[in-house]
Amino acid sequence: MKRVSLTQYLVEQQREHGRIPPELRLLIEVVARACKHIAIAVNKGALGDVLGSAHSENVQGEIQKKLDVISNEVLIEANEWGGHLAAMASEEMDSIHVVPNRYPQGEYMLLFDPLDGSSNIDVNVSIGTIFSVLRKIGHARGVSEEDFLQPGKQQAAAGYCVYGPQTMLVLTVGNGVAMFTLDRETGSWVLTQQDVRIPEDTKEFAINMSNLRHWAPPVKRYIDECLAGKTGPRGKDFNMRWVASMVADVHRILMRGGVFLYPWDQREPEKPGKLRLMYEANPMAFLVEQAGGLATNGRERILDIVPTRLHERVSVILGSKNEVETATRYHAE
Ligand code: P6P
Repeated sequence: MKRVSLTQYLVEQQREHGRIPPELRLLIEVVARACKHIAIAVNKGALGDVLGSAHSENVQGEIQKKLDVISNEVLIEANEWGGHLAAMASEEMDSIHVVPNRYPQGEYMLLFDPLDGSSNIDVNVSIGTIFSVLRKIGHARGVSEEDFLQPGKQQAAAGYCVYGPQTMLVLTVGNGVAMFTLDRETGSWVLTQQDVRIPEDTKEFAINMSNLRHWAPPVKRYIDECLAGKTGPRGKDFNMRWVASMVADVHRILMRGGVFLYPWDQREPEKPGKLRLMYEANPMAFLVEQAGGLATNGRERILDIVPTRLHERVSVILGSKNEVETATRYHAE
């Protein structure tokens, strides 16, 4: 197959579909380049001074790993001078990072979880960078946190980079999902799959089973039926996967189907879920829907949720259409 680079793919998308104005193309290429730098740091492991704790806490109250901080800095430094962004938001920063006055401001806003799956960094299990792109509404100069509080259906683009056996960039601009594999010899992102489709049915579910006793009844019912297998109400046996890196679990689902659940549980009843809406659930929901899957919080489409806070959390059920519909229906019954 003729090798198509990320740049060529983006230029052709703009030429054929007019979906990627030059500033958005620049943004995506800058993020892709930043992910290459993060991949290099991640792959150093113990040979670089990148493992272990940074001995600091983030807004989530989580101890930051050195690579969390490094990845966040790489994305900030790569994106603030280009003139394509008004501001950025990150899981690792309490408030938004407005592009400094010494640089021109653009119309886009970039949100990211710079390194998701941090509990896996030190044990060499796949981790990833998740990003979401919103447009600033209105052209008044200046940008505030309120400008970010848009429902996920308004995303201009979304994607992730998974640092696994291959380093892959997975992207949507609203015209399907494309996947690029990093060619380390040339340092370029090569198109290796496009028009990704998630099978509507699956026999594979992903959930952290250790929380079983804390789940609400609809989740217990759905998982019990999967576990009952061929002789149970579902009439088929299920398999289970749980990487504890959302990027890795979602990548598997985009590649071969499956259903991923991180539901509300009674451990912290005041929190709607563990995962963050703006820079984890929304970008993943956009990708999954663009690939023919579904993503709900058990009650409504994740992309319809109107955010009230930058770091708000949400329950997530996403993946193969028919399974997400079943699990969501159980919440309504
Ligand atoms: P648990 C990683 O910390 C993360 O945010 C997601 O990537 C992942 O799906 C989830 O949390 C894992 O959570 O409770 O199973 O460790």
